[in-house]
Amino acid sequence: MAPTAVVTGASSGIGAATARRLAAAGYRVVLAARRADRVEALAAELTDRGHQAVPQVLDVTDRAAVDAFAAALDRCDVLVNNAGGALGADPVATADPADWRAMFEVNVMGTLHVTQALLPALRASGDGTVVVLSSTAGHVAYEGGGGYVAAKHGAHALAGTLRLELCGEPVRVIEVAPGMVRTDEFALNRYRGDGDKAAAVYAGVAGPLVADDVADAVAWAVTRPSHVNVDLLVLRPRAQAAQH
Ligand code: NJP
Repeated sequence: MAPTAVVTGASSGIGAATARRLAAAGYRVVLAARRADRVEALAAELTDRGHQAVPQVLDVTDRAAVDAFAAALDRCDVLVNNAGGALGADPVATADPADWRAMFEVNVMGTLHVTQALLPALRASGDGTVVVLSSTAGHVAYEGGGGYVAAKHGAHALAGTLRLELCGEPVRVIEVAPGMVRTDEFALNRYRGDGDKAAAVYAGVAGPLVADDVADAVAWAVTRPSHVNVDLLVLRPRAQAAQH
């Protein structure tokens, strides 16, 4: 059986692009997300091109569903924890705690659920890789970033702690932290479907990254020889100033 890569949030944007890259690199890809039609269509596209792809309806915030998925999976060599997103852009003073909770649920708890559930399979592979899609928002603060900044700092912390804990084991941990990526759905979800506000986000930075830029970075890091751990890749559009 071909080495298997599970990609969460594979129904759009960076996740779909990463699944395409990993399939082209020879992995059997398991395409996990909540929207069945999207993962089925991508699986059909990849299969038509001669790759191995399996659609998987999965809500990463549902621990029981994640455990059932892991129990049924025959092999996992690479896990790309990509499912995530932002909700709202209100200042901390007035943000809705429900939005913060939802962002923690998917970006932090979802990553924890899937990583814990698949760790036995990743160890059994003898050469496992966990990727955590964090963000530059996981490394700096910005106004209106609020719950997203906090949640992505959580994902960054999860990746760093896990890397230390797995040191000496056959599972490496890679964090990929992009700046602004033009994936459309990300900004639309953040602004609850308000297309004008979503468009304004992208207009604010000339030449944002595109999903393939991030997918290329993930695929490069994952395909390094097994003695190499790429701890952290930070990618940002040239027009987006680096903050330290
Ligand atoms: O966004 P989008 P991106 N269970 O909205 C899935 C980070 N990032 O590709 O479930 C399972 O196209 C959702 O699928 P569905 C960002 O934080 C982005 O830009 O079918 N899956 C969809 O496939 C995120 O971690 C930017 O709705 C769930 C996917 O997540 C990653 O990159 C910048 C789910 C979201 O795809 C991909 O985002 C940055 C759940 N409960 C970091 N909830 C950026 N775009 O600017 C959502 O620094 N999904």
